[in-house]
Amino acid sequence: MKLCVIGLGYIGLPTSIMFAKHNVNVLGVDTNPNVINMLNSGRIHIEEPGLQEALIEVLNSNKFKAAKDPEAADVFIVAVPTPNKNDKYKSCDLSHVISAVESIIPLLGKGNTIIIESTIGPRSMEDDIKPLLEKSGFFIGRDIFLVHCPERVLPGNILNELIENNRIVGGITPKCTEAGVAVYSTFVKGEIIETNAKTAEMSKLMENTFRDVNIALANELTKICSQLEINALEVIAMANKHPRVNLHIPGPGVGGHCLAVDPYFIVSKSPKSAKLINLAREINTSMPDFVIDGVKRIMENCNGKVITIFGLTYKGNVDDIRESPAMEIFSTLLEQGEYEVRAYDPYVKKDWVVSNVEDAVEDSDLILILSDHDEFKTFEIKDYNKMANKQIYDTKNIVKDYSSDFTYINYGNIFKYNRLPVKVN
Ligand code: SAJ
Repeated sequence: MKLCVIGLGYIGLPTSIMFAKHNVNVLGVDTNPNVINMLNSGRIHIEEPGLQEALIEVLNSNKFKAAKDPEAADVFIVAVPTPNKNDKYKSCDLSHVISAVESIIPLLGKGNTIIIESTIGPRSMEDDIKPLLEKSGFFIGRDIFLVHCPERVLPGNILNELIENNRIVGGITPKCTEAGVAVYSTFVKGEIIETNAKTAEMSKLMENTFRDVNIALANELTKICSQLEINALEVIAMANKHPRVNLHIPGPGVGGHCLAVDPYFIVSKSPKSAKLINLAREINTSMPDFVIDGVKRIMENCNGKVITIFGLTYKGNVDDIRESPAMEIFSTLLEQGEYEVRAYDPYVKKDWVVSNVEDAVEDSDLILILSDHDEFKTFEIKDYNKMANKQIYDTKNIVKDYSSDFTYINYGNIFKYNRLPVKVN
């Protein structure tokens, strides 16, 4: 089998390498010449455990190569970005998917399978991609096979999850589904679930929407408890003792390229019905303001001037700052100019991020934790003795160990700062 993968990013590259490891001849295509050069010379351009070694392996076995233009193949996989459009409901921008499909149309032959892995709005396969191919004279389900197979892997564990996770394969026709199943059977050990394209699209979107809506509920609870002076974290722990309750974890907002993006694809297709989904997005995007409001009350209480942010990434133990609420909080505090704001994140290598923890906290009045990196769980006393005020506001509730001279604030006790101007402590 010859496979051509369009898009060599977080999903396309590991997918290409995984097929190549399983004896498939893979041509990986990307518009970025730097990516192509790096990969062909044996260096990966994204961070992912095990991927570097796997690239060397498939280059040595001549099963993988990267190029600018696609070539004829038996199977084409499209794994290009689908950002939100800048319109009223932030609908799905299909332009990269459409140009990827257009680029392979001249290469298509009878019996070819085209798989879209990019996350797309519901009905995009039927309403947008299928007509594009039909216009070029192909009869879908007979001449060529068109499938949506959404990816479901978690960054940091992609190579393992590609093999072990269940896989949804949704064809335009049953024959298309059959063709898709044959492709993924190459290496998938999880269950391969057969369905149609629109069900596959919607189930992928609902997986992330489920999490977004549940996180919104936890975030809303936090706001309510803060107003009513109740410990929100204790409420969550208590309620979760019920065998059928699983309240999620509140935080500074929801980031990343999935949960903060995908729900809008549903809302924009059905804005009148998707009320709860839309509201959940609103609640989650309001969390940076809630955090900033708390920070201001803490700083007022101690007449503080310097804030040190711990963690800029959208979640813990990754280097990804896409759609990160931490970045939003950082830039808003900077713009407002009321305080000196420093950022410390061992995963983010930028010149505006302080690389040394002691420098980051020197003369600081507050450590504001916004990402749950393992490094932040314990506080070594020696690193912090130059702080002006030893205070931590932990929006992720992750700090487990700190010395007794610290004032520790989280979503369970932030309400104590509601009653200003009376000073807390
Ligand atoms: N978060 C909370 N509270 C929680 C859980 C998460 O505030 O209880 C926040 C995180 O801090 C982060 C955001 O939500 O800002 C998203 O993090 P995540 O770990 O839930 O998800 P992603 O975006 O890294 O990956 C998700 C995964 N989907 C699900 O778990 C349903 C992954 O399996 C998908 O492959 C990925 O989206 C995707 O590509 O769609």
